[in-house]
Order: sequence, then structure tokens, then C-alpha cells
Amino acid sequence: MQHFTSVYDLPNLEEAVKTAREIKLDPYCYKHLGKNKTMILIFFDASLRTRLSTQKAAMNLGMDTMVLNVNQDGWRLETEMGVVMDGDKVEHLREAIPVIGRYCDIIGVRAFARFESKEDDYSEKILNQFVQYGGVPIVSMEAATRHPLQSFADHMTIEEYKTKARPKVVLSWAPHPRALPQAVPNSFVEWMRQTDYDLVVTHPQGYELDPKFMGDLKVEYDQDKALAGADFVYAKNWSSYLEYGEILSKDRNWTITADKMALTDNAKFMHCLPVRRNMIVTDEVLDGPSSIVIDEAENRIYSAQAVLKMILER
Ligand code: SN0
Repeated sequence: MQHFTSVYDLPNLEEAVKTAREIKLDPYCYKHLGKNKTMILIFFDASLRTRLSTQKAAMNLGMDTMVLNVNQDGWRLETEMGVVMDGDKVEHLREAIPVIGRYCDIIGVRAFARFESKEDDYSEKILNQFVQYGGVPIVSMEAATRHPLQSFADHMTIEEYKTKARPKVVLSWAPHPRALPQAVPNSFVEWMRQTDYDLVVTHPQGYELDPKFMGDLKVEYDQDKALAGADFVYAKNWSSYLEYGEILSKDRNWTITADKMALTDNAKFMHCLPVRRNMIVTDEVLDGPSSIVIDEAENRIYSAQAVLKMILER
């Protein structure tokens, strides 16, 4: 595997999950692979789990890591081509990216949707410049439209917890005070559609995701109906794709409560974190026995490690 920017980069999905689960049992078994190799993690946006779990994954493989928080520690970087750089941006990505590539063997990059232009975000303007100019393998640590490392950990976690061959997995929109990207739900849907799970997506009208990710999957607009008999409830907020970046609802009837969880088949509660308590999910559910968010976060290490292993072995 050369780059990792979506589920489609994996040579074999089942094998990848198997590898991640094997690594979990013996995290240092591939420590020789990363000897004298360096991974640089570039953050245009904040991070807790992705930063720490990806660094941990690289270290478990014997790699060295360096981290750059672009907007805090580095020069402010210009991302637009053809502009006169007479403003506050000091250096262009066009030089910064290949330079970073000369200093390492793998680049991880996080650059969220900026909500300035739907076209820019959905053409993955920043991520694609890294792929084009980096000269080394690129790992997406959440780009404008996808968060594949998260979806990998989500899939691994469902595999660990599922009690039936074909669990019902419900992705439910939930309210949030800010406009968030569609990357996590896009990626989750895209990834889950590669499995044989019974995937149901529920959200208010106007929150339809890009058909590129949804394919022929139909939306269930009635959240209670969607939750009926669910084995996994994956809650997430996102802003509107159609009315790009807009918040169309903050309806707390969509918050995942114990009453909502009672509609399910004793479902496990999942969220990528960070989560807004009592907006997305009540304290009772998040602190209760059905919540597997911490295990899900732990699995970020092993799924990232499986990805880096495949890149190192290419
Ligand atoms: C990001 C998102 O894509 O939704 C990262 C999730 C892994 N989440 C946020 O930016 C949350 C910010 C907030 O204000 O709660």
C-alpha cells in the first residue's frame, strides 16, 4: 500500500482488520519494520486521539516521529495556487510539502474541511497536494471529506463486539452547537458499505450526505424506527452537505438517551470522540455499560499500526 486516504487503498479489508486484531494481541511484534524510519505528523487542525494513537502506532513499529502543528508552531502556509503572497502566509505548500517529504519516510496529515468552498473541500485540495508533492507515502489523519483511520478503528471495534454475523449498525445524526465536517460520517458510511453489516443511516431532512458515499443506501428519517433492534448505535453530528456547512437543526430530540437505547437490541454505543455530553449523548448512556467509546479509541492505535505496517512493507 502506497498511500492511505480511504478504505479503497487497502489491498484487502478483511485481512487489514485481522492484522489490526493480531497487533492488538502483540503490539511490538513488528518493531523491526520501522527501524531508522521517521513519520512526520502535520496538523492543520486540533487532535487528541489521532495525534497520540498514530504516534504510538509508529513507535510500536520502531519508527521515530516528529509532529508539526502548522498554525501554531510553523510558518503560516499558503494553500492556493497562483496567488500573490503579499499577505500573512509566509510559505507555500508547494515548497513545504516536498521539504517535509525529504525529512521522513511517511507523512501523516490532518486538514479538515474549511467550509470556505464546497468544491475545494470535496476535491480534497490540501490532501491531494500532499499526495502529489510529498514524494513519500501519505496517511490521512482526517481530511476534508474522510477520516479513514477512524473508520478502520470503528470497524475493528464492531468486529470485536458483534454477537451476530450481520449486526445492525445505525449511524445517527445528533445535535451539536457548531458546524462540523461530514468527514466522519462520510467515511463511516463508505467503510461500512464494504462490509456485510446491516447499515442504517438516520438524520433530519437536509442532512443528506454526498451520494458518492451513500451509494444506493436509503435514509431512515425516523430515528426511533432506525434504532429499533440495533446492535450498534454510532452517533455523530455533521453540518449540512446540501446547504453546505449550515446548521439546520439543533433538535435535542435527536440526542441519544437511555430511552432511545431501550429501542435497540441492547446496542453498544459508539462515537469517535471528542463528544459533547448531553448534546450528542446523555451522561447516563456515555457512562453506562453499553458505551464502548474508550475501547474504540484504544483501537485507533492498532488500526493505525496495521496501516503503517502495510506501508512499511510495500
Ligand atoms: C471533528 C469532526 O470531524 O467532527 C473531529 C472528530 C474526530 N470534531 C470536532 O471538530 C469537534 C469540535 C467540537 O466543537 O466539538
